[in-house]
Amino acid sequence: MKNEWILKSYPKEGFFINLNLNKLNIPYHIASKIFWSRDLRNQEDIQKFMNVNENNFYSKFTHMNLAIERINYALKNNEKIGVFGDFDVDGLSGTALIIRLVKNFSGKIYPLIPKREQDGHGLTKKFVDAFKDIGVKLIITVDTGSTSLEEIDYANFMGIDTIITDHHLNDDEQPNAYAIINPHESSNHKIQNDYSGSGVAFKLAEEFYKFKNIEMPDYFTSLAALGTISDQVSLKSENRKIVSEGLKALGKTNLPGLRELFIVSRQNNSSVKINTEFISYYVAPRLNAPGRLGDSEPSLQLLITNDETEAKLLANKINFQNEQRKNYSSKAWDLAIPIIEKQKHDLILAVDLSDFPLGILGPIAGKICEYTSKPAIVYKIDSNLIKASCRSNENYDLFSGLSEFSKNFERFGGHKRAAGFTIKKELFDDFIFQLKNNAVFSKLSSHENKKIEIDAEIDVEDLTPSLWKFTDLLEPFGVNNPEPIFLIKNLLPNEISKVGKEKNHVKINFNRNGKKIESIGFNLAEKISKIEQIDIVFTLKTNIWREKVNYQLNLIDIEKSQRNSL
Ligand SMILES: [Mn+2]
Repeated sequence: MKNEWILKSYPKEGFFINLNLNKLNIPYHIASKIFWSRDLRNQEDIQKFMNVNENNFYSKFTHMNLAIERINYALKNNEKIGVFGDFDVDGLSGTALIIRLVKNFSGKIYPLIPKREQDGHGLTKKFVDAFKDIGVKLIITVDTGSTSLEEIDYANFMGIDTIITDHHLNDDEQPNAYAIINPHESSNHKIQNDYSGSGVAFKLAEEFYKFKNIEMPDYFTSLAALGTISDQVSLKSENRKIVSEGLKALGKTNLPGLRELFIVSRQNNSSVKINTEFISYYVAPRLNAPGRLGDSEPSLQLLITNDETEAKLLANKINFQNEQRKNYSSKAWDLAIPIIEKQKHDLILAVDLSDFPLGILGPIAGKICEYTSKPAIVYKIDSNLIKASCRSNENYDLFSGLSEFSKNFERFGGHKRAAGFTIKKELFDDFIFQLKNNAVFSKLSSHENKKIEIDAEIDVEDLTPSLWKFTDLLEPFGVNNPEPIFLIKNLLPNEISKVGKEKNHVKINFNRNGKKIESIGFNLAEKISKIEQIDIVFTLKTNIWREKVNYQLNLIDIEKSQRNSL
């Protein structure tokens, strides 16, 4: 299938700012387009973006002082503190951050993390009781808690105070907690940054260290960066700073757990750079694997251990569980394909994968959605209930589609592109039938071409080392700050070779002023068969191997040129 190439909007005519790019040696037209497409449209914004580490962002949470004083009181009076986090990377990183904070000030800390399949998300009375049994006097929630109104009333009733640190929305009534640290809480409307859960926990730690007048160790930023990257929040504003500083700290981390996890995640390639891509595709899936299979405990332990031997054991265990997770996923995928095939005329797909761990279903739904361009519901039957994980494309608002049935659900939550629900088995068939029917009447169209948004069309002559250096300055990449994508038209390769076990990748070399430029296209081998003029869409890769820098193009798409004359 042909992808649709879309050039992002270009700066308006007359747009000119002094980019002071002389040092960088970057053509003005390229830099201005890249900044423009990131909504950076004046000198000040660009300056702030480029020198993010020097910025101070507005981040005053209204309940921060309350929270700090309550924690300080607990520490002074030797109270036991409980921490309750979510089981994904964001929740675990934030929980580890709070554990390390309390331990660093010689406090007693007791973590509890729910299990996905048994407990689901969020604080329940069962956990409040467990904290009560331990003798906990203060609960700090991480990446959760904003909707736990009843549970927090229950904790109050049991004589336990709660500090909520969270980034989930709750437009309705607020819980009766001792303090709520949440950027979406209405009194915090001046806060512009889209914190992750671990980012919010980080702000609490940061303020606590300020209050104590002690310098905060580097690894707090590392942990906040892990969660901020994994939760895919916007990497603008203060998140850009957290991730930029956190990645630097991660690169030289002295936390044994993270060091060992990086070793196994690098898979023998010691030159792998620690950046957002490495964290998103290699580190986060591993940290998530134990939780997906049932119990995230090894991952939390890895983040809080200071013992080298334990760290090594845990990293290997997590890596092994990640292999198991992959194994389940490929079996689940094989099973899903014929089911998808049977429903090829439907606009929404529903796939039963009852024999798999609940944590596998979400990623499989995502894969089905990507493969078919249709919203997918993947579910499992659990005695008289059906538990489902769903993913959608950009055309269908899954959350509102499902919301019409909210009275039928036992549990329900999510957003436009991802959601989950639990429903009684006897209601399921009817519900799916109606949901699929509704889709027919909505504007839901399927099989749209994949869209690739391009930052700038450039010439081969523009491919100078300066361009690579410039794009490196735009890191860290992520949501709202994607890697710049370039287009070059009418390019004549001088060498093509198909590589990989199945010869599905392609290496294309061409010349720039007599110098060889290398490019690699993963899974693009079928897009080119002979030397002819092509248009390419790509990002820039800087590989460092044995201290030698190698600049390469990472091809995203290839098409035969329209104009084929030389
Ligand atoms: Mn989160």
